[in-house]
Amino acid sequence: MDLAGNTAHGMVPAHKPQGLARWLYATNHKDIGSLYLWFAFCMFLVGGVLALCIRAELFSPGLQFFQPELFNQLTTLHGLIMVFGAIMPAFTGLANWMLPLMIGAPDMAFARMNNWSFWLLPPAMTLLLLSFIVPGGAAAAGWTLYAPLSVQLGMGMDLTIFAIHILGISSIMGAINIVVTIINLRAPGMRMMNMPMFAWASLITAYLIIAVMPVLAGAVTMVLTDRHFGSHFFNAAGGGDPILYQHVFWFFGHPEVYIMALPAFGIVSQVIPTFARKPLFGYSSMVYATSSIGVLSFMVWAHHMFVTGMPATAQLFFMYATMLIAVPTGVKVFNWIATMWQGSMSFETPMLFAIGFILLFTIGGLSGVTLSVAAVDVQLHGSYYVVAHFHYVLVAGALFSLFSAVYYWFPKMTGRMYVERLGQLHFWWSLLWFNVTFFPMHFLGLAGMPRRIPDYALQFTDFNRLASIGAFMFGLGQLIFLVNILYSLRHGKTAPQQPWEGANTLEWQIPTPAPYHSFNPPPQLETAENGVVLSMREGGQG
Ligand code: HEM
Ligand SMILES: [Cu+2]
Repeated sequence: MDLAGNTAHGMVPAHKPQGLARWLYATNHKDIGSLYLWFAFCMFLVGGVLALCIRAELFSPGLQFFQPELFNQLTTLHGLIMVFGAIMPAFTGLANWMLPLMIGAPDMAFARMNNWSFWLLPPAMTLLLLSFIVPGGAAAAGWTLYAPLSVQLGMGMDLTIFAIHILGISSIMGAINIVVTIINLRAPGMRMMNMPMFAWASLITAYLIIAVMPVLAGAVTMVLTDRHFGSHFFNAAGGGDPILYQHVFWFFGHPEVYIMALPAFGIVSQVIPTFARKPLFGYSSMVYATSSIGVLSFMVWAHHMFVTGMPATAQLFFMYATMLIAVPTGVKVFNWIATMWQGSMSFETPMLFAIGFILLFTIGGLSGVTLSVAAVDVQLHGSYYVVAHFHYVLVAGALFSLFSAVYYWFPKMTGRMYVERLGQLHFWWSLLWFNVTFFPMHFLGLAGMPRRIPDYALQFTDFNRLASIGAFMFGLGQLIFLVNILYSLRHGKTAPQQPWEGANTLEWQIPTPAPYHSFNPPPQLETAENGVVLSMREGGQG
């Protein structure tokens, strides 16, 4: 069975481009996936350094290192870089690497467009970082770029707007590629309702991206025309309304948080069954839950705006709609736990990160439900409670799931095993210091400490010190990951085709490391739910 090699079928060029050209002109989904993942990791380090600057300043009350203007630039760029430079590209990179392998496609549908989706990212991020050195500095309006502040800032804001335009184009192209690949390029026998949950999650996420990135582009373009071309969308003096900006931004912004959460759900839904050695519990309910989260995510945006003077009926609507999302999310958490129930579990690093994800994401979900209560949000809005909440869903959610995925698929990608002991250390270290960093922020918020502030009242000192120590230790721990990856790439043990006993999806049916070209022509499959492969023959009708 030559499902991988396939060079006999003259259609696929056997040669593998070398050197710089391989990366610059990359059209191979695995190469592009690697580019995305490395890029995202670099941005994670850059965003992380900015976070550590923030935490260094907040180690003590008073101003130590940064003037307030610069401090605000640091929080803004930290947020923008983590969201658009680290988390989103990392998920796109994984989708690029794994989707074709999981559904039996020879590559992504639009290989050349794929090249562009990636190569737009470095210039966009360069613009964003360059904004630190232009007159007036980087954007300092928070990652939400609220008007009227964003209308007034210096030219750093223009660079930010341009960067967001480019990032938006990149994400939309990447998303179109994912949708078309999944709809059109599944190998025969890979039915939609048998697809791996990671494919479902990527598909729904891609629809969200296509729907809302243009909305963000619209919001920042209105800011741009207000700044330079005499419009007054958000300027009250000219008849505009700053609240309009918030509506448009959050119509993008809330689905955006699911863009960073749904792929995580998909990853965990692959990892948990593998290490519990049981099929995913409630597969179809997982598909419907993910879809309904996708739909509901468009109907809750004004829960970010409870204090803007909405009518009580609107507050009630957005409050109940938000709470409704807890239902499908609860279904998912229930299914993951039911999958583990009576499974014969083992706790390799990917499984640890997946379980850590479930635990901590649930904590973030619960603080989210408390924030959805309008009367509570009036108190907690703009406080450190919110910072605690969204880091539980973003760091322990998105980031932990990404670590889980990288450890899980590392053998398939590279042909080598990572060092298990270092992986375990990375997990426990991250788990501990993550909580030391972010749990005290709940208390700070409840006690009234506002976010995006370089200085604070004396009574907040202790918890801030704890959070700062935690953050530096957490940051240090990520070097364990880097060392593990760099070491294992060269010196890791050779990985077998099937490093995980319980893994039974399509990507584990081909050689390790995954050959440069695979599934051309596509195999004829017989599948079960969640992408489980029952049988595979060569030469299905693509
Ligand atoms: C892992 C270590 C991290 C640490 C120590 C950290 C720390 C911080 C701190 C101290 C703030 C400023 C809070 C404020 O003053 O309002 C902040 C804001 C933020 N962080 Fe993180 N963060 C980390 C990772 C991440 C990740 C992975 C994301 C992923 C998306 C993220 C997203 C954000 C966002 C969106 C903001 C809001 C920025 C704004 O106020 O405009 N952070 N973070
Ligand atoms: Cu929201």
